[in-house]
Amino acid sequence: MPNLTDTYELIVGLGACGLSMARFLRSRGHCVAATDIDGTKTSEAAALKKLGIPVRIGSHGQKMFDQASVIIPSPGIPLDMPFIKSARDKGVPVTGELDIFAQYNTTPVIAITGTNGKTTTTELTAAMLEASGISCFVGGNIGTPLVEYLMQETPKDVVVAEVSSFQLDLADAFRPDVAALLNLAQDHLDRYPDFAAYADSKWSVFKNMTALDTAVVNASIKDFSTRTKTICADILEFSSTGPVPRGASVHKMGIDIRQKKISDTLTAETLDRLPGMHNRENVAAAVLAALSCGASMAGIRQALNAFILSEHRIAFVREVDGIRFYNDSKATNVDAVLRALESFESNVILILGGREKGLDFAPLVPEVKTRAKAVIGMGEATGHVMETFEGICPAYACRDMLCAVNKAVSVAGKGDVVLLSPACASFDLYANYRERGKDFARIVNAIVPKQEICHG
Ligand code: UMA
Repeated sequence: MPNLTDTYELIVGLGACGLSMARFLRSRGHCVAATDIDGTKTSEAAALKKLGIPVRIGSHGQKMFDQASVIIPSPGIPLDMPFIKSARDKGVPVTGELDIFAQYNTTPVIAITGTNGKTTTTELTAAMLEASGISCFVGGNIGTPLVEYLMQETPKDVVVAEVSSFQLDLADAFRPDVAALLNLAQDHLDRYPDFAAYADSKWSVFKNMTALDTAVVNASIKDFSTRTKTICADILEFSSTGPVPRGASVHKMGIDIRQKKISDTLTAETLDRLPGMHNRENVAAAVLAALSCGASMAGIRQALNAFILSEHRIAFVREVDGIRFYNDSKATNVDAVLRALESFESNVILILGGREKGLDFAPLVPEVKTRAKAVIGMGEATGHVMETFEGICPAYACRDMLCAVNKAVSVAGKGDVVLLSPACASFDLYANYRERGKDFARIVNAIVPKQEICHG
C-alpha cells in the first residue's frame, strides 16, 4: 500500500484506459494515484511508479478511495462497486475519459455509438475523411484511449471517436461536434437494470449538443420520433426501412444521399466490400458524419473502394474440404449474431458462447431453425446455449475453442459453413474478442485437409 498523505485523483483499473489516463494526468502536473484489483499488474504498476504515481494492486481498499478528490473509473469498472457508491454518496465526483478529454481537447470530434457496427463505422468515417485530405485521430472504445491524442505533438483535423455506453455513463460535459447513433439492441444487461437504461445511456451522446452540431441518427430505431424531439443539434437521418427526408436512404440498389448541398447515389458496386444491409447502414452513417466534417464524395468513393472489414467481423478464414470457416468474434451480442446468420442461406454450424452479458438467446431460435445445421456452445455460457437450442437442432457442449472447432469439423460436410459468432463477451477464456478470433483462426488454419491425411 503506497504512503499517501495528500488528496489525489484516483484512477481505478490499469487496463488500456487507466494507464493512458494516469500518464496523461501526470504529464499535466496532476497529483494522481491508481489501483487495480488484479495483483498480476506488476509491470503496469512499476511503470506508473516510475512516474511518481502511487499504485495499489491486488485489491482496492477503502483508505485509497477516502483520500481521493476525484475518482476516474475505467469504462469496464462496474459503477455499483461499493467503494465508488460510497464515494459518490459523500459527494466525491466520479468522472470518466470523455469529460476529461473534452476539458483539454480543441479539435472537432465525431462520436460514433450504437450497439453494433461502431468500429466499422468509425474506421469508415476516418478513411473517408483521410481520403478527402482531412487528417484524423481514431480512438475511444475502438482501442486507443482518447487521451493519447492529447499527448501527441502534431494535431489532427478531426478526432473520430468510437464511444461506448460505459464511457457515456460517466460523461456530463462531453459535447461532440457530430455524433452518430447507429442502432440499438439488447446488450450489456449484466450492467444495466434493463434495456431502457442502456438505451438512455446511448441516447445521452446527444444531450449537450447545440444547433451548431450535427446528429446522425438511424430513423428505424424504436422511439426515434420521441427521442429526437429532445435533440437540439441539426438531425440527419438514415434508414434501410424507407426513404428519409434529409440524410441517407439505404436500399438494395445502393444509398441515396440527400443533403443541403449534396444529392448523390452510391451504387451497389461501390458498396461491394461491405456486404449486408447492416453494413450499408454503417456506410450511410459514416458518409453523413464525414460530409458534416468536410469530406468530399470523391474521397468517400475512394475510401469505399479500398476499405477492408475487420478480421473479426464475419471474416472468411479458410475453406477446408469444402467447409468454409468464418470468424465473427466481434459479435458479442444477440443482434450481431442475427446479422451474421442472415448473411448465410443455410447449413451453418454456429459456435456460440463465452462470458454472459444477461442476454436472452431465444431471439436466435427462428434464424437457427432456418439456417443452422448445428449449434456448438463453448465457455461459461455453454449451459445457457444448450438449454436454448437442445430440441431445436443438434446442439453440442464444448469447454473451449479447440473442442468447439473439432466438434464443428466432425459434424460439417462439403458446402457447410462454420461460423464463430459468440453472442457473448470473450473474457471467460481470452483477454478480448481479438484474441478469441485469432485463436479460432489459428486452430482453423491448422486443420489438415482429409485429402492430405489420405496421401499420408
Ligand atoms: N478492474 C479493477 N477493478 C474491478 C474490475 C476491473 O481494477 O472491479 C481492472 C481490471 O483488473 C483491468 C482493468 O480494470 O486491469 C480493465 O479496465 P477496462 O475493463 O475498462 O479495460 P481497458 O483495457 O481499460 O479497456 C477499456 C474498454 N473496455 C471496456 O469498456 C470493458 C475497451 O473497450 C476500450 O477499447 C479501451 O478502454 C480503450 O478506450 C473494449 C470493450 O469491450 C473493446 N468495450 C465494450 C464493448 O465494445 O462492448 C463496451
